[in-house]
Amino acid sequence: MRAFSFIRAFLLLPFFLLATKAARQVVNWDVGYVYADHIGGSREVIGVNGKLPIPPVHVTEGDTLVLHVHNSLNVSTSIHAHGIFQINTSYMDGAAMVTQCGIPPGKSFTYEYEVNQAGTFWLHGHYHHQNADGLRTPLIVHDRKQHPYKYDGEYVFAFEDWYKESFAERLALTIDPKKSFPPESPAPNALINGVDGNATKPISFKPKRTYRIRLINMSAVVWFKFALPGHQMRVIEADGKYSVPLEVDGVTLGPGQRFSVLVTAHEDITRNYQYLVEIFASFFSRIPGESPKYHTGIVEYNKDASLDVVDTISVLEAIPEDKSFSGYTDVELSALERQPAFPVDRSIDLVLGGAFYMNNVPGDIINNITYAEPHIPTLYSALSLGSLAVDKDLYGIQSNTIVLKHNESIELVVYNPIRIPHPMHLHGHAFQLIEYGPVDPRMVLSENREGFSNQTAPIVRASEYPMERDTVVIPTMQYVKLRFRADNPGVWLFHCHMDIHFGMGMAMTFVEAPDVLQDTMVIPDSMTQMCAEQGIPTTGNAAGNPGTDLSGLPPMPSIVHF
Ligand SMILES: *[C@@H]1O[C@H](CO)[C@@H](O)[C@H](O)[C@H]1NC(C)=O
Ligand SMILES: *[C@@H]1O[C@H](CO)[C@@H](O)[C@H](O)[C@H]1NC(C)=O
Ligand SMILES: *[C@@H]1O[C@H](CO)[C@@H](O)[C@H](O)[C@H]1NC(C)=O
Ligand SMILES: *[C@@H]1O[C@H](CO)[C@@H](O)[C@H](O)[C@H]1NC(C)=O
Ligand SMILES: *[C@@H]1O[C@H](CO)[C@@H](O)[C@H](O)[C@H]1NC(C)=O
Ligand SMILES: *[C@@H]1O[C@H](CO)[C@@H](O)[C@H](O)[C@H]1NC(C)=O
Ligand SMILES: *[C@@H]1O[C@H](CO)[C@@H](O)[C@H](O)[C@H]1NC(C)=O
Ligand SMILES: [Cu+2]
Repeated sequence: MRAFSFIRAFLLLPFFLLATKAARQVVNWDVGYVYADHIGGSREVIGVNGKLPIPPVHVTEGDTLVLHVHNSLNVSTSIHAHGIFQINTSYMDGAAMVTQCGIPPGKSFTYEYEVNQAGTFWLHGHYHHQNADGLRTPLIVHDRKQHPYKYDGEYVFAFEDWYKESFAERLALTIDPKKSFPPESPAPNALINGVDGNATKPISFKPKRTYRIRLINMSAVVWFKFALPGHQMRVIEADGKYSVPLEVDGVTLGPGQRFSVLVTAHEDITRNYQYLVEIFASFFSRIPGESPKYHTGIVEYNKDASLDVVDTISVLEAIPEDKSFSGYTDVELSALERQPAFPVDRSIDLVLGGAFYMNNVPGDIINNITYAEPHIPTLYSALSLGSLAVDKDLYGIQSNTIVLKHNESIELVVYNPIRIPHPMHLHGHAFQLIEYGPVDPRMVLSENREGFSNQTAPIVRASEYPMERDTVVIPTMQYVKLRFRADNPGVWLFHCHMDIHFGMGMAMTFVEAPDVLQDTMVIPDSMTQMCAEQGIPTTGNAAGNPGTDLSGLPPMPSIVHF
C-alpha cells in the first residue's frame, strides 16, 4: 500500500483538451485480496492488480468503457458504475442478482458500455458490499462538448472510511442479537485518495488559475466535510449534473455523493493555505480526539511561503451539518439544464424503517419489507416472464419490486421516521429534488421518539429548475420528494448507500417497462454462461420457476417493529 500511495496521491491534470472522437477505453482489472496498512488497523482487503488504492479511471463522454474483470477472489464479484445510467444496457449495471449473476471465482467477464454523461462518478463492487472492503475508485468522465465552466486544472479528493474489521465482521456485530442495538460503533479513520487522512500530498495552486476540485464520498458509513479557508468555493456539479454556481464556505457529502467546486487561486503567492477535512456521523458519540476526526493538508502557492494556519475545528464546525442532513445545499442548487419539475403521473410513498426479525436479529425495511436476493437476477425474470412481467409478486416479495410503465412520471415520497439519516441511491436515473419536510410525528414509532422533540423541520422546496442527483440523504425525521421519468427501460435497485443498512435489507427494485425490455434487450451469452456455471437459472420468476409458481422461495420473515 505504502509503495503505491504516492502515485495516486493527488492527480493534477493539465488543462483538458476536448477530445473529438469517441474511443474505446480498455481497463484490465484483476480483482484480488491485498494487504493494506493504515492508521487504525491493517488487514486484508480487496484491491486490483495487486494494489490498493485502485487507480482512478478516466474516460471522455461518448467513449465506450471496456472493463475486463478477472476474479481472483474466492467468492463472486461484480462491478457497478455509480451514477452511470446504462441506457439500453441495464444488464451492465453490475448489481449482483438484480442485473447479473456474480462473476464466479477464477472467471473473467468484460463490462462494455457507452458513457454518455460527463461528471464525477465512481466504480465499486456490488456483490455483497465488497465496496466497503476496498473495491472502489473514482470514475471521472471528462466533457467532450464545450465545458460549461472554464478551469485550468483539477484535483480529485476521494474520501473513504477505514475500519480495522472487514465489512462482514462489522455487519455480524451490528446484527448480533446478543449485543445491544444499535451497537456502539467506533468511529472509523479517514482515507483521502487511499492514504491516511493527514498523509496527503500538498495540492499546488498557480496564481489566478481556476481549479475544479472533485469531491467523492466513497465511504461505507460516514459523512465528510471539506473546506478551503481563505478561498471562495463555488459548487458547479452534484452527482454528475451541472448546477448554476452556488457559493459555499464548505461542503458536506453523504455516502455515495459527489460535488465539484471551482476555486480561483489568489494572485499573491507569499502565503500557503490549508484544506480541511472532517469525517463524522451524527450517530457516533462525540469523543474528543476520536470522533469526529479532523485532517489537514496544504494548498501550496510557493514552497517557501509560510502556512496560513487556521483553527481547524472552529472552521469545520461552522459548516452546518444541517446542510447535508437536511440536504439544503442540494435543494438550494439550481440545475444548469433548464428542466422544470416533472409533472406527476404516479406518486409512491416509501417508508424507511428498522425492524427485528427471526430471533431478534435487527433488519432494515422499506414499506415493511426487508430486501433479500431472488434466486435469479430480477432483470432475467423481467425478460422471460412475457405478459406476466407486470406482476410485481413474481419478482419475489423480498425483492420489494414496483413495476413502472414506460415514460411514466414518478414521484417518490421517501419518509425517514427513524434516528439515522439514510443516503438513498437510485440506479439508472438521477431524480429531481423537489421538497424536504418533516414527517408526521404519528409515523414515528415510540422507540424512535426518545431524544427527539416533535419535528420542527421547515418545508423546503426546490428552485424553478430543480437539481438532479442520484443519491440523496433523507434526513432523520423528514421526508424528501423526488421525481424522475421512467424513460430508461431496465431493472434498477433503490437502496441505502450505508453499506451496513443495505446489508440489513434497506433496498428495493424498480422494474421499468418490462414490455419494452422484452422487445429490445438481448443479454450477452457470456452473462447467461456465468449463471449456468453456478447453477443459477436465467428464466422464470424469482424462484426460477415458470409462470406463477413461487415454490422454493423462502417465506418473508415475520417482523416486529422497533
Ligand atoms: C477467502 O479468502 C479470504 C482472504 O484470504 C479468507 O479470509 C477466507 O477464509 C477465504 N474463504 C474461503 C471460503 O476460502
Ligand atoms: C436505446 O434504444 C432505443 C431503441 O431501442 C434507441 O431509440 C435509443 O437511441 C437508444 N439509446 C441509446 C442512448 O443508445
Ligand atoms: C459518504 O457516504 C456514506 C454513505 O454512502 C455516508 O454514510 C457518509 O456519511 C458519507 N461521508 C461523507 C464524508 O460525506
Ligand atoms: C491530523 O492533523 C490534525 C491537524 O494537525 C490533528 O488535529 C489531528 O489529530 C490529526 N489526525 C490524526 C488522525 O492524526
Ligand atoms: C407497516 O406495518 C405497520 C405495523 O404492522 C403498519 O402500521 C403500517 O401501516 C405498515 N406500513 C406500510 C407502509 O405498509
Ligand atoms: C416513451 O418516450 C419515447 C421517447 O420520447 C418514445 O419513443 C416512446 O414511444 C414512448 N413510449 C411510450 C409508451 O409512451
Ligand atoms: C408530539 O406529537 C405527538 C403526536 O401529535 C403528541 O402526542 C406528543 O405529545 C408530542 N410531544 C411533544 C414533546 O410535544
Ligand atoms: Cu441507511
